[in-house]
Amino acid sequence: KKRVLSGIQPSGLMTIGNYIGAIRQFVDMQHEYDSYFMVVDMHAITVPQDPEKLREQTESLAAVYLACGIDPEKATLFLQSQVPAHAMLGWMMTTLTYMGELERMTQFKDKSAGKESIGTGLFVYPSLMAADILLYDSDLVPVGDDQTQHLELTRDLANRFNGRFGDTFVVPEGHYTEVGARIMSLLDGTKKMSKSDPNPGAFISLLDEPDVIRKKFSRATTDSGREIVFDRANKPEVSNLLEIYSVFSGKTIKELEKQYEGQGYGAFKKELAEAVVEVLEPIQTRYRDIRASGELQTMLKRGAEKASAVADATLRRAMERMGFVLP
Ligand code: AQP
Repeated sequence: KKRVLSGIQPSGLMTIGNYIGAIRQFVDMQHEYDSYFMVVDMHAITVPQDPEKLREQTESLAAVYLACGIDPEKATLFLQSQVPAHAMLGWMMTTLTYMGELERMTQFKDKSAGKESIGTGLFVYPSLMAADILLYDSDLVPVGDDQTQHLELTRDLANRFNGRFGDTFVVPEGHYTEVGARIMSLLDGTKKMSKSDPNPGAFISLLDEPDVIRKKFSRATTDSGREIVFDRANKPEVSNLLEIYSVFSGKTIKELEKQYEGQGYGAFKKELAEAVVEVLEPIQTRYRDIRASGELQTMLKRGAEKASAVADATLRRAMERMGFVLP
């Protein structure tokens, strides 16, 4: 069986961007692949986090994974920080990464822009991400297309390590969705939807109440036209809403264009909101049940044990190749 690995940061509540670009694929892939999914809490601390909030968001994200359909009997779900091999291999990968490679990363440029003090963790984040992936000999990494550059670096580092120290790591491939690999902010069609956006109107969280979802869509930016057609260059906002609608309704974009021919934005946005609410309501009910069950901690501990067994073996192999004296 091929192996799949991916992660999401607990840097806020999961958005429909993360759902469409990432978790929706995880849920499908767990049936076919040996799957490892994690909450990457060590990545979240590359920007300042309040400890209590981080803890809550980490548990909440793990519960959201389950509520969306990740089955702990099928996939291994765990917290990155509970598998210390990530930190060790992360450091080893950092020593193989060139400054120039990290300086080119657009995510670093975006997240550091205009900030006075920038932690070095934000800069070396892609080296840790490479370690996350390589530890599991992952064949496929399902991600949104904002991660293309990081994944390319992971492949370069795997090849670099293999070239220098002998065949050690599997060189992974990215796995992207056809529709919705990059969902944009509801308020700015040129900006990616992000869970850490300071304006909550820019994103729909998976845990937003139905009325909040309706309000956010009704306030979403559109354009001064009235045609509901997919045209990313000239109508980025409407195109983004069409992508979201397509994923949540199961209809193709063509079908939706036809359905809304000659209609204005008002009805379109209203019905889009209902399609999203319909999918998210049952997820929210399951989420509340999981949080109330008190079983999350035990399940995550079991996940970390399973993940450690794989990660520790890879780490040992890599340490040995690199010249460490093993106990
Ligand atoms: N807008 C998006 N559209 C499609 N996919 C997306 N992803 C993120 N945003 C979108 C995918 O979700 C996965 C988890 O992302 P992450 O939490 O590791 O970090 P991120 O890419 O930086 O996501 P956010 O929501 O923007 O988080 P913050 O605000 O903390 O930076 C990844 O597979 C990502 O591609």
